[in-house]
Amino acid sequence: MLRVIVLLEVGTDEKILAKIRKDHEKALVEAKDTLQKRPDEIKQDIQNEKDKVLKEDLVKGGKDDNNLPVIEYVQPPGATGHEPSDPETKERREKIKEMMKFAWDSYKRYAWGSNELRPVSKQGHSSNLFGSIKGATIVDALDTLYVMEMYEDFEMATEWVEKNLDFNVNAEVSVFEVNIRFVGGLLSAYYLSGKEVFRKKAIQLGEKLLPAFKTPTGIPWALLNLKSGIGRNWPWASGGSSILAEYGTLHLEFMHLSKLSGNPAFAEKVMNIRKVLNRLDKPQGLYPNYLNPNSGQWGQHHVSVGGLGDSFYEYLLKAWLMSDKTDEEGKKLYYDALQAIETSLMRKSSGGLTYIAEWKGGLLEHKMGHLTCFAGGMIALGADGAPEDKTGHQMEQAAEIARTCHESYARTTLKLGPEGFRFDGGVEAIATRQNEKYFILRPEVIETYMYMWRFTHDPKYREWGWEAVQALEKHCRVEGGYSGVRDVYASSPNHDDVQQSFYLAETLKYLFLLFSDDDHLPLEHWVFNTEAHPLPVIKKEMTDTDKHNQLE
Ligand code: DMJ
Repeated sequence: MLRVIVLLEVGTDEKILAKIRKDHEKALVEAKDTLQKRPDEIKQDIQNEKDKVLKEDLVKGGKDDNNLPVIEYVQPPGATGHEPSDPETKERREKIKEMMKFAWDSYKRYAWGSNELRPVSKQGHSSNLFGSIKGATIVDALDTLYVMEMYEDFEMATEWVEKNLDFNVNAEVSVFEVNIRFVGGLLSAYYLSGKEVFRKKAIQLGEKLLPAFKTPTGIPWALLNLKSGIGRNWPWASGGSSILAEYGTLHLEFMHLSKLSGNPAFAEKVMNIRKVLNRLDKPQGLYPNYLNPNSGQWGQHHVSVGGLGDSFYEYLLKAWLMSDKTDEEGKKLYYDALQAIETSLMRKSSGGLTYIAEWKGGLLEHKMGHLTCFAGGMIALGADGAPEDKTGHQMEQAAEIARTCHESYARTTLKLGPEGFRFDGGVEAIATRQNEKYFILRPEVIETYMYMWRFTHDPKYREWGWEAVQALEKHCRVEGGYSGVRDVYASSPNHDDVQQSFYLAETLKYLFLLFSDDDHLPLEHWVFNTEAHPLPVIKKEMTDTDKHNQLE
């Protein structure tokens, strides 16, 4: 009996060996084929294979009433939070929720359905960035309402979206603004709540934006008429160029649109933007703010990590993080760009403040924008993956930028940060021009405090955030909501009468998270788009080898 078993085993072994040999030969032939291909052809093959799998998976699940693939919704981890145990933190977090309630109730009361609120004159405000699309504040605030557990208001906002949010308008919109606020807001609302209406509306709007990519290079127009599909660029942009921070800030949302719709077109459009950029020479490794979509050539050689450039860099890093660290190209592009920024733009003032200057045709302008202050958070977020043992160095850089931006607040009368501040003419971190002294409820400095808190737990970041809360309450809160101020160095505030939608989407959300535990929207599972809308990390499919290794 024993002998028979042994013989059987030998037989089985031979069969297995034969199979291994056959597989091996097949793999060799495939490898030979692959080696004969150019790297871009190999990449394309991989992409085609991925698209095929995505489509097959979605088709298997069938289509729903909206002709969208049926998707089984699973809420990503950390969508909801809990109260912090420390009483002071809990109280401060509650206070921020009260601020959100006040901002939201004021909008509801005086401007419901308009894009934004005018809190002094107590009426609606319409920015032409959104054409005649309405409800920017509602869509931008949806996820903040959810995150703060203001569920009744979330329901009310959902109902408005269902009944009133309409993209069939004959109007020109900013592709970037509509993408980051509306597409981003709808996607987040979907991922947090699982409500299909948000997925449907996000995809509808994404489809409306696709004609913007009809240019000779595929670099999209800045402005698009949603009805005619005709695009153009801002008349003020150098030589008819598209703007780096605009065409470079579509990636995260468009990858999710492809995932949720089964339509690879969205992902293809944004991957093509990378291809165009990869072909171009970069002056000192830097990316100019202007690129002509017809010729595919740079416009003026102006470089900025603030306005016109900022979120392009942010999206390189976040594309890699959101891909569960599989997008190696995004990773390389980010760390290379950061190195060029460090070499050519990052400077230290004589008073010891690190800042990121702007670059105009080879000359440095020693000025930093409020917008640039997001970079502290970005650098901290990327530090962990930094190559060549640079993690510690990048964390230091991030902390120094956070300190500089805090100084820009601390050196004003109202303790709110100016739009731009300089490091020349004998000043440091101070605005010297009248048109740089305003504060419009922007989030970037608080965003950096939030990331720094998450990565260091140094209590000073919560203290700095709390200073900002007090200044907002004292100088920006008016009877009908929150307003920006025209001059942060004036002895009393002169209000600009706009409650920006990003105040609810970003400033208040980042403040709330600064005083929440780290397991609320944990950074290993969520990536914030540039308007602070959380999008889940797209987890990589485990291969058989991964599964095997995990078991081992
Ligand atoms: C927001 O719309 C976004 O954060 C964008 O990336 C830059 N500007 C505003 C907030 O300041």
